[in-house]
Amino acid sequence: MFANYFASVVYNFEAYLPGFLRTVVHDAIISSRLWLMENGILADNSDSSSESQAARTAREAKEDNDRNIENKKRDLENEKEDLKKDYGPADIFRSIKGQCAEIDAGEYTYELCWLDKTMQKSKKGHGHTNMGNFRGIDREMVDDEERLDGKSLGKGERMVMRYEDGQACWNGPNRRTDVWLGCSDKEEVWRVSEAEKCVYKMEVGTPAACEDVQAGQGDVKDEL
Ligand code: MAN
Repeated sequence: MFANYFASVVYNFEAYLPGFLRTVVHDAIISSRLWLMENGILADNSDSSSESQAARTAREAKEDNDRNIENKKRDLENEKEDLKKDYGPADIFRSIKGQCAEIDAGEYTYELCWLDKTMQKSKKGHGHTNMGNFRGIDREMVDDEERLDGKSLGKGERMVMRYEDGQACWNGPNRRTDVWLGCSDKEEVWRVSEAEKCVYKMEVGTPAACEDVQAGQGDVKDEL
């Protein structure tokens, strides 16, 4: 602090000297400044590696901004991708995307993660097997018996969620799952079957399928 003050006073003083003396005094000042810097008494401001506080703050603010812009661009890309996905009629499945429901079935627990994947989880510690990744929603006719417990797809056109390209089956194709949706007041995996090796069928009750039924999509159960 003192050293800087001293230097500025001497520089101003230099301006009042006659030409020849000015050169002598100037050289003397330069060498004493160098000496002060070398001995750590005066800060060396000419050093390009030591950035000023203001420059550092500005640089960090800019880097922060650049990062934010990159994040926003990535979010936008994800949103655009998301818009291309099939979330069912009136986007009814958008809100439950990623949520999972399970059913206990003998050797395995089967898991359905909405618009994500289906899994077969070994209870004997043999790991998890991917039974397919969500690809889209189709509609198919069904003609099932009514059940006393109400856990039936009934008769009519139903939504079928296709989960494909799961883990490869030994000596066979990649596993896949058709998830058939029936109307139910609560979300529940009713049953899982494997009629053909590594081709699974899940029957699932969900209120989301009732909205579809109410929209008049051929539900005979309601008409009876
Ligand atoms: C495992 C399970 C079965 C499947 C066989 C095929 O045991 O994933 O569901 O049928 O592998 O080898």
